[in-house]
Amino acid sequence: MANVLIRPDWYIPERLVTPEHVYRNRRTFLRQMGLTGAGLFTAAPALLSARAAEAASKAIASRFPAKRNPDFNPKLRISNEDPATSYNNFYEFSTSKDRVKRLVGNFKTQPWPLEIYGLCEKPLKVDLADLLEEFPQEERVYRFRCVEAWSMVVPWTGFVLADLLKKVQPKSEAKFVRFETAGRPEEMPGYNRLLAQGYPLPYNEGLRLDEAMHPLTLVCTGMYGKPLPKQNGAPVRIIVPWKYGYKSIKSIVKIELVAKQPSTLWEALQPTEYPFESNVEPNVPHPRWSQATEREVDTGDRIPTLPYNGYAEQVAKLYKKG
Ligand SMILES: Nc1nc2c(c(=O)[nH]1)N[C@H]1C(S)=C(S)[C@@H](COP(=O)(O)O)O[C@H]1N2
Ligand SMILES: [Mo]
Repeated sequence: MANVLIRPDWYIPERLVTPEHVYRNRRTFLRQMGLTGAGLFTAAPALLSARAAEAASKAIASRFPAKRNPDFNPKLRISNEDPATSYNNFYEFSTSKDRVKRLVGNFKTQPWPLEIYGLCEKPLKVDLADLLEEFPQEERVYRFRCVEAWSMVVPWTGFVLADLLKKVQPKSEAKFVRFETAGRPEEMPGYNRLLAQGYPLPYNEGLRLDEAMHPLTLVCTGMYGKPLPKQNGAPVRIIVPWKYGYKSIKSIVKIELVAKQPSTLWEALQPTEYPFESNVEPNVPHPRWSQATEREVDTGDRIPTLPYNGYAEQVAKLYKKG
């Protein structure tokens, strides 16, 4: 690759090696790379790319730790960090929970372009590092319940999804939100096997707009006071604490406002077992097992499952019939 010329108001080298949208919002990177105002700059694109990644990680790391918001479950015992970050469902890497953490090494989570689009007035393409300049983060302790009947209590870091959605100004026709995970077979060792098995990848999920706008629903970038580990959905995922874990989609690159209930990965595969709504309901058994109790990931103890995973007071009103 030949040397590359940058004019102060326009820069080109990253565009040669990475998709254009990654760099559309270039403010933070140029500043952090010390490139603002540079008349002439020459370097190998790969090096620039590595530098941009480093700058983005630094920008994100500088947002940690965030202050804990004491309004959320202050009395719960937090699960030990090691099991919470080593026992993972992230099928694009592996379907065995113990292996995911060892397989995420090649997953490039910086920089991270995020697109919020669809039925809204002000669609947005932004890098996560820039987004965090605008949305201050906080820490919240939430219960997390997988449909497979294991659970944990995690201090997540993030901000309220409603704030981001308000910024793009949903149109009145927007009734649902669809989320999509990055689809990168080259970086995700389990990807092609899933595709061959008929999984409708990239992994995707959805919420009703009122669920997405609920103040418990988070855009999450960290846990245990640090940026998310890759196996837990770095650099950004959604957390919906009153629904089964698969609704809390990892490593998202797209948020789309839509009019109709979107198809979602698990519902498409097994609609009777993993319906779109998927609230935690201890009295409604999974077709193949009871949902009345759950096993804590760190202690192995069995504890009762709570309606709406303990968030009935906040969310039951969303589901009142009639
Ligand atoms: N992209 C993607 N997101 C995903 C999954 C996945 O396989 N791929 N698994 C889901 C399931 S089933 C659960 S229980 C949680 C697990 O999150 P954790 O590994 O941080 O505990 O992530 C959810 N989000
Ligand atoms: Mo899950």
